[in-house]
Amino acid sequence: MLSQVVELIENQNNFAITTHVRPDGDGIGSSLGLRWLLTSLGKEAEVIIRDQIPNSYMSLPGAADIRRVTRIDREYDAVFVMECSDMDRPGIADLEKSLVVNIDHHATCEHFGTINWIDPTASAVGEMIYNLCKAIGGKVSEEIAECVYMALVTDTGSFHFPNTSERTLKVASELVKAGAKPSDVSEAVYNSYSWSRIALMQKVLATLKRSADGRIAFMRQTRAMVEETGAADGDNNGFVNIPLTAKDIFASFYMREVEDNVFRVSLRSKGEVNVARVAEVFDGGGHKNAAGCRLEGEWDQLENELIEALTAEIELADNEREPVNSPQLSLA
Ligand SMILES: [Mn+2]
Repeated sequence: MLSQVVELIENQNNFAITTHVRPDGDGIGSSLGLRWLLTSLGKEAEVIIRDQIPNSYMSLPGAADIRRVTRIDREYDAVFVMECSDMDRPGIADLEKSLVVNIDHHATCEHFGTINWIDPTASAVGEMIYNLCKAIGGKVSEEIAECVYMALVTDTGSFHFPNTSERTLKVASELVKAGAKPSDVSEAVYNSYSWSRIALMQKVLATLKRSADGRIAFMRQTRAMVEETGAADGDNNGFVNIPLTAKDIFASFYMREVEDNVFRVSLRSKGEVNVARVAEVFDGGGHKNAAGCRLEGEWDQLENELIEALTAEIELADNEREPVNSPQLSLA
């Protein structure tokens, strides 16, 4: 919990901070924000991450100092693990030999740390770093503000997603007061893509189809598309969400060919349509509106199976809503 984190920081001096593989805005922003907080308190701290930092986040203060590692190769008093569901998510060997502080905002997070601070009410881990800064009596510097604001913007989809609370906006307001520049962050996140991403998007969107009832959209990414466009890992981030911007689409899935007849599948939905249950049927997992799984088989066959499972979930969501206006219910 928070008080244990505060006590640890006060009593120790030398820290590492890490986050998950394929790091995102919350993982990177909250890690860098914490590093700026720790160094402002006179502590030694470095951010270590296994994978490359996407271009969008390289403009954050301190991003250039992030060290890429595959194992813990120095002595630390403690290692902060940000936004990870389990000890394997950072992809860093020997992590378990350190004193691990697990900081996350997903309720499903395993309590794998020596200290575990999990706050499912926080919109982003970045919001928790702001709270930590306040709890420890630190100043929200311009650097902390920029990094934490990035975490908030990316994890709330620019304050669009249901995790955007009154508190999120209050924290965002404080961060802007402390020097975060919303337009700079938006420019970095939304207008700084590589051309290979746009080229891949063109090919992927050309495969876009809808189910017969018009409520499910789906797309394919072949290995040839990746080769032809020179797309990098992460260039397809968010593609699965594009069809959901159409009013009558309630679920969307995106199949990426990883080997012959082997696919990584991302599933997304709106409102009460539960794609986590669909992913679980295929040994995957995730949240109600965002989940994933790995499938083996033929494109057409697998698409049909997914459409069937998603249609069942959409109908279930329809039925759950119906009783509200049902005359039978009002008579009862
Ligand atoms: Mn997050």
